[in-house]
Amino acid sequence: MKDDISALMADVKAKNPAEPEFHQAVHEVVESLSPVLDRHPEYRKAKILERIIEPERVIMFRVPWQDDQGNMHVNRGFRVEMSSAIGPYKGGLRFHPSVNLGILKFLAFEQVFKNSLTTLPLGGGKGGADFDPKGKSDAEVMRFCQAFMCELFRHIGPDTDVPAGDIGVGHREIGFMFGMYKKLRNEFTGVLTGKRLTWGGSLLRPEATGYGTVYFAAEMLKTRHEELTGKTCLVSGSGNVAQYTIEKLIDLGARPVTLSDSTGYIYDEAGITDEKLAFVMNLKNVRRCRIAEYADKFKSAIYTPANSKLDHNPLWNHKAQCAFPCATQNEINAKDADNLLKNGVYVVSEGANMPTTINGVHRFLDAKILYGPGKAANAGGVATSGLEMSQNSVRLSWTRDEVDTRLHHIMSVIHKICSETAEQYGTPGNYINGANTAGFLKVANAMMDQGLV
Ligand code: NDP
Ligand code: 2IT
Repeated sequence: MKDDISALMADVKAKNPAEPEFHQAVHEVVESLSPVLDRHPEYRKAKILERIIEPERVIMFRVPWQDDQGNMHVNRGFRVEMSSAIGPYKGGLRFHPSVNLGILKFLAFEQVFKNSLTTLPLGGGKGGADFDPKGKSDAEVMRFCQAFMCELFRHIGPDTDVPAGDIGVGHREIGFMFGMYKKLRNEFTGVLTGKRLTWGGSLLRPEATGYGTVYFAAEMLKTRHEELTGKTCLVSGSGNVAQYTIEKLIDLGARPVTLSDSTGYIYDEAGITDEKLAFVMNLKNVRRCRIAEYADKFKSAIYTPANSKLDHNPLWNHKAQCAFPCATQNEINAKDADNLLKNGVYVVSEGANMPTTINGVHRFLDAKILYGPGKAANAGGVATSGLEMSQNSVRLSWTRDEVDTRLHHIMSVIHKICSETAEQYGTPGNYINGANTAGFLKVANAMMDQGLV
């Protein structure tokens, strides 16, 4: 089987050159699947794995727009429609200068397995553009979003493909894109999720990814008869996922002590409180400024600027019990993983997508800590997007309590599926094997049922 994996990976690399993040995501999944393919030779015969790796469709397009000074710009837009085996394509849009086809293919690939785990009928997709919203005026962001949707609208729809937010795409961007979609189609439908409450959004969608990541950590701790109360927690990022991870940690009596952005991180030994979090939300969501300001405002905090010359990220080198990477891919390498373990961390719940390198993941698995991979731990966001779609379909809004109960239930079911599947396939406690295997089985069976399409 090792030979099979090597041959498959060689093929993936040859067919998809210069897409290292996509290779990494595929590698991480196929590493888990040997026992599944051994038990199910029919999947191998039907080339299920080879088909899942190949997107059903990739759309790539020009996005021309004009800045406030009248200068013209051209960005590249994408939508990767990876799998519609169990539902319409579903996944976020990322606006960030690092966006390219390989990054979106990795994200779309992860999304297929994640969405399968949510228990909801959601296929997998991802999209975005190499546009940088930072430093742009609202008018510039609006013109970009409108130009982006002027092409994307022909490829999406509430029963076809339902995008949402991701890095650089929040309420503001979803609003501008929704407005243009509605104008072009002359239809008010739930074509995007992450909408504002008054025009079709769901209560708790903004909070869902962060809350879900914390619920997943709590479920993992429960297996050791422990809880989050009193635990010191390292959190990276300071955007949507990080903010609500911190909110829920505070709510449950834990002590979050770090936050970061691409320019550096803060360590606040006194702990981040509700009042400090409110400052961060205003800083990041309204004023759109840098995290360094936190340390100017709160004297208990130390700010450390990012240093790309280091072989590790010092944020992960503080005493703690739990870590919640909530910024971006590959933010924890093997050295960072060693530092976390050395500092006493034994719970890692990934709010971001693929934040840990393959070697870092192996460190966590070898140490047998409670390691919740992103495709399971951060699935609360897309699950609540699924709940937003349900509410749009029945033209009703559920209460906050109702959505939170469903979110909580979904996260505990995902935890149960991952842990039971890991056990059934001979690797108890290995949530990554459990998530990959359970996510794969549902999609693979649907593909078998639906024939060669
Ligand atoms: P936001 O844009 O709201 O925040 C992103 C945060 O991460 C910012 O603090 C940003 O800093 C930091 N960041 C982004 N890129 C880098 C980088 N290359 N290096 C260092 N820091 C970086 O995005 P979200 O919070 O929505 O997303 C965070 C992660 O969570 C992503 O991996 C995303 O895919 C994942 N995710 C998001 C979901 C959602 O519902 N939003 C659902 C599931 C997963 P700066 O502002 O300086 O760029
Ligand atoms: O990575 C993710 O799961 C998201 N960015 C959320 C996707 C969604 O459709 O809500």
